[in-house]
Amino acid sequence: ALESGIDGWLRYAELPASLCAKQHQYSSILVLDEFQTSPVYTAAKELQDGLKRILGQSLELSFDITAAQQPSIIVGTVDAFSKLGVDPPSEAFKADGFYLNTQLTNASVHIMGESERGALYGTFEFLMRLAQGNFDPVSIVSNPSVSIRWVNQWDNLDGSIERGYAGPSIFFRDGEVVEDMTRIAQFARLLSSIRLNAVVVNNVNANPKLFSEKNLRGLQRIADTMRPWGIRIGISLYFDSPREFGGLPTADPLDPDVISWWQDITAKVFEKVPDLVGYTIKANSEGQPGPLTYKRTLADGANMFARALQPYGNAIVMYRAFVYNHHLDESVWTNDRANAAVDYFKDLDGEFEDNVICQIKFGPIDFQVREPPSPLFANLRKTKFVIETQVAQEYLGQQSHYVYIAPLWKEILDFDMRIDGQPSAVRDIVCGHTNVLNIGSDTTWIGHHLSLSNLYAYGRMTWDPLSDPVDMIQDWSRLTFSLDQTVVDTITKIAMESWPTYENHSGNLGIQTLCDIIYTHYGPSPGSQDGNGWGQFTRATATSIGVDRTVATGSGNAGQYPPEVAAIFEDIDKTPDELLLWFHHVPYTHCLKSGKTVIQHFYDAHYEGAANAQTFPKEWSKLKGLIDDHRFNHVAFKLEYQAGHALVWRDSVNNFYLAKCRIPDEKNRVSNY
Ligand code: GCW
Repeated sequence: ALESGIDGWLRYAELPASLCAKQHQYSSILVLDEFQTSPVYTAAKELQDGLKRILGQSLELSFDITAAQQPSIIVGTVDAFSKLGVDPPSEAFKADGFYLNTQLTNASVHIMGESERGALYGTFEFLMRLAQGNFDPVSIVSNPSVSIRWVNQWDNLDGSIERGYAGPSIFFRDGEVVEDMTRIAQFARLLSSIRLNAVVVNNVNANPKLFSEKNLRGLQRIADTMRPWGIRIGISLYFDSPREFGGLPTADPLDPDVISWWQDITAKVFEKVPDLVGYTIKANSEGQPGPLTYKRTLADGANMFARALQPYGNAIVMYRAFVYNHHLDESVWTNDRANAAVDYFKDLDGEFEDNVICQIKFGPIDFQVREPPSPLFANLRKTKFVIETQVAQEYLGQQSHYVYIAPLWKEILDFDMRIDGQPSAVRDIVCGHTNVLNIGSDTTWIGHHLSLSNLYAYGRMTWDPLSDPVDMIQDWSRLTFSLDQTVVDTITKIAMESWPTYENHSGNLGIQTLCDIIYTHYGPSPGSQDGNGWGQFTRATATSIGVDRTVATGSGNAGQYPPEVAAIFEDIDKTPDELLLWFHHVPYTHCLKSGKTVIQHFYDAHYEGAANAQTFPKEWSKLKGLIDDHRFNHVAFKLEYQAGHALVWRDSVNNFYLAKCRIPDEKNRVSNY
């Protein structure tokens, strides 16, 4: 089981005896809660299991505070601790924060949660330290940066997963919720250990059959399975459900029958899942119906759901800003999909109910290998919003490649939007995070053992967006594979080189990923970007390339950013090379800040990226014998494939542009004649 991947970074591999020797022997685990469905109880069981596996210590759970033996590990909420006479930490506690104290004179350990969930998070913190052989005494309070720390699954009821690369759904099969909840509990455990607190279980392209009696009972079982791990569930809705499922003639959000239909459905859902976290809505996007279909505003649509949810505590509507015209006319120079989110949402700012949160993809288009942050982050001043990222490597090699995405996310989160000329890093203006995860029933969860590092990093960054990508990959490597320094260093090297490598051999200078746009979003297909309505244009001609997004001569997208940022993107001399072609249309012979021409940069970057991908299997081969053969072989195979596919990428893209512009490679490597 240690090798299957199911436990991810929670393997709790036995520590070498030399390390264990430094560790105390505890007498018991004192649990300040006896309800077996409480996250505190889950935490205690996890402690029992973890200590057995990591340290070989078998401890009893004790519920009797009067008989507590010393030294013990005590886990509970701040309120429960106060009954023992233990004070809360002096530092302020935020919702779901925790206080871990291993510096007590009687050698006990206190794991105190602000909430039950916090107690669970503190427990995982303690166990993950031990699992890394870290016995340093600590007394720390840790609080989340935000309360919305979600993931999205794009699971269909038939068990398929849209953009899923790891086998069928763990939630649904043949139109119904699965019977066996084993994987769902294991999934909840993983999410909880990185302090995520909700999962939206079905695809945003939602099927209204989710509301059948049987499926509502199924949702109840899912929620009951995940709740002890502190995970709430949410669901995605299909806007036209009242018509398609309810037999009404319309789904107009202002129609009284439609309103009461949704109220009834909401009541039924909450009867089964009283702590539902809310509804995710994709409407008027990619051919989907929505309020605009009924000549209502997007706010009218969002507010209808929001009002239906208001009687149920803190449930929210996640309204996706991914609204755009996918039949865009490319012949119009100023037509620009990147403008869509601001065009649709800016004027609605202030029109939304309080429990509506706008869900905004990190960039203006769609999870590309390089994008600037979405300008909508700076245009909603009265509406709360979350940033949407994607662990599923839809445009990043779909887990046939390994790309460690934390450095990309960090660039976006650190980007200073300069709203009103004030510091406004994206990480500070979002009210939460959600991530398109798309795990499946594969034992690797995600399709590639290394790619699970992205989920781990995502969780840590939602809690603390200043988390360092290198620290995270090192911790993850130790927890997932081994404490051996060669293992940690090798994985860290591959991980930290993986994004630049992929960018080099795919799309450079902000031209987007250049993969197939029409259907698969996989593999090189620079020609597929243009000549269709999807709006992921490169506007490549025989002499020039890039999208003119300036206000002066282009789509005006640069002007959607606050003035200080707009001034950078508007000016070709100030725009950083890596975003040059995102904002400007230039001749292939345009000279970059690096001194190279655009076309020579393409050629060179593709050779560099492909060459670097060749080093990954070689690096990995150092781990033979240092980790288990099962996972060694799985990853070795994947990295070998990645190296080969990088060559395909290199030659496809380079040949494509050589054929287009006929400017030879200075180093004479590229030839298609
Ligand atoms: O990136 C695109 C995907 C679609 C997806 C859409 C979205 C679920 O290609 O498959 O639909 O994004 O985010 O809604």
